[in-house]
Amino acid sequence: NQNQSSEELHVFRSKLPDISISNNIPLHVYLFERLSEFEERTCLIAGNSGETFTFGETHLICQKIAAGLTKVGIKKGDVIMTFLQNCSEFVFTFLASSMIGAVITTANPFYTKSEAFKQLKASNAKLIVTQSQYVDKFRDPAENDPKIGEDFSVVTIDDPPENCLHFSVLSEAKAEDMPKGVVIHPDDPVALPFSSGTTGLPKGVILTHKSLITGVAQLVDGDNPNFYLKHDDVVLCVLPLFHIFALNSVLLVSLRAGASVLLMQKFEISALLELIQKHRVSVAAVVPPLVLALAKNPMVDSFDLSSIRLVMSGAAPLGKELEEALHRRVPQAIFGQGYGMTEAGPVVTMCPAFAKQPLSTKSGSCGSVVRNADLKVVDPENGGSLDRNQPGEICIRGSQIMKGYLNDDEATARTIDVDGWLHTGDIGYVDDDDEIYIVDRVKELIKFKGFQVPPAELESLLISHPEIADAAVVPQKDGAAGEVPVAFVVRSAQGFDLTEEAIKEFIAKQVVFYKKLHKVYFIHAIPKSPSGKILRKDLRAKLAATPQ
Ligand code: 4UV
Repeated sequence: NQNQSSEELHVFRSKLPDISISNNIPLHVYLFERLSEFEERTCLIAGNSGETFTFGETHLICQKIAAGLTKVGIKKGDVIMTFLQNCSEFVFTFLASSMIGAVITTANPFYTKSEAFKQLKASNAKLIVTQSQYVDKFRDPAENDPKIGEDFSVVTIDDPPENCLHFSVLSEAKAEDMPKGVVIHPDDPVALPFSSGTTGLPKGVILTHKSLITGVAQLVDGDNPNFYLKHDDVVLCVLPLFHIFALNSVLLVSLRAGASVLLMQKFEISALLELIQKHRVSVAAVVPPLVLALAKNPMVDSFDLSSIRLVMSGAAPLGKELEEALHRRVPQAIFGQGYGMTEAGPVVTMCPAFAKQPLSTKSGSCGSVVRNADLKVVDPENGGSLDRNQPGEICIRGSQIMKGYLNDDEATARTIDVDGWLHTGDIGYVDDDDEIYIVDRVKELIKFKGFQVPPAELESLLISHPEIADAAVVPQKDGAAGEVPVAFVVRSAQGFDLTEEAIKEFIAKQVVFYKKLHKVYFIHAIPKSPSGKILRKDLRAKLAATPQ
């Protein structure tokens, strides 16, 4: 706001000084900048097979795959979809794609066919890298849907089914055949994760080479890194790499810092505990439901977790009691939170107790704003910036934030204002010690165990049902998942005998497990503003007043 005097604009900065960031080079060049130093060190450990790759091997495999991608016709600017659980092939594909200036869109392999096709179409991916068990989700397209072999190719990391190629087609290419002379600009896209942001359906989030380098550097670069990783650290990667948290704050930061990444395909408590003990995991990135499992499960006591020196939780609020319960089981570790958002590139705030020269932090805080960035808290009523201890919408500004949403200028303009501030849709405040607390969310988004559940997506499915006249989906608090989606439904005239069970089943068939409806409340009309916007606050209040 031009009229706001500088006295009135409250901008918060990191407690750590700014650093110089080399964000004018391609992401893979930045990540492998110290390759000669790290060459022999372990880069990746595949948890299930025990196979390991050094940094040197990883780099060479990526170069071969870069040549292989070119051989199968992928060019600069093309989009490749990873439809994979955590595995080394995910890492190789991501980095190889960066090497040829292509873009990775990461999708959840548990997506249903319709969810998978939506992202495939929206991203216009030319190649999908997946596992054979998921290929059927991309078969039998509808009339206007893209087709395997005609519009896109499929590569599987295991035995390829009909019409698909094996990953060796990529990995057995010759590194010398890597395309020469691909010019990558700092503002070129490198990753395209999907997020619903503050409102509406999932959208492609354009993250450029510059944004991801900045996001990584803000955590691990400089003399006193905010998130200090040592060369002998083993960083646990059990959170899915298709989500920005693990992608940025587990994988990319470890590559840059020369630490090892232990890849786990999925969360399973006994396997997890065994791997932590066996590989002496020292850094664990977790989400609150994982903290819950570790805090409560009696098996934990039979394993040696003494190697863990740092536990970072993010993606959803972490309760104080829960944090303390786990801390009692791993008393030697430093606990703290990171707060991020896909669009924010991704970290907004990080616990400064993770720094090389650690600063103390309070339990419940999400740390302070990352370096080389501005944070402000705005009054949702009038947009003015607020001083300390006053809750408002958190806004962040810096080179790390997304370039914008793919093919959606309107949603981009709604999220990033003319002064470059990204509006997070989260309500929080900054205390007297520059620590940030997230207290509420003004955006529609529901978070089930840290996974995104966009209400608009479920609402559009609900109203496609012939016996539903109108619907709204809101979050309901839940002990295990944090939040679960519940629906308010207005039955149509012919839908008088439509049951809650039938509606739940109708949705469950079409969505991944965490988007399933947990409850349906029948209602006569959905409360709306004069402009037709669902009054979600009223529905949330109604829920809070309804006995469960
Ligand atoms: O877009 P998204 O799914 O993105 C994330 C990203 C989280 C992080 C956390 C730490 C990191 O180091 C990192 O790289 C990425 O979750 O969802 C964004 C929304 O999730 C909520 C908040 O509503 C965001 O707008 N959220 C994320 N982290 C926290 C959180 C947190 N620590 N506490 C409360 N809510």
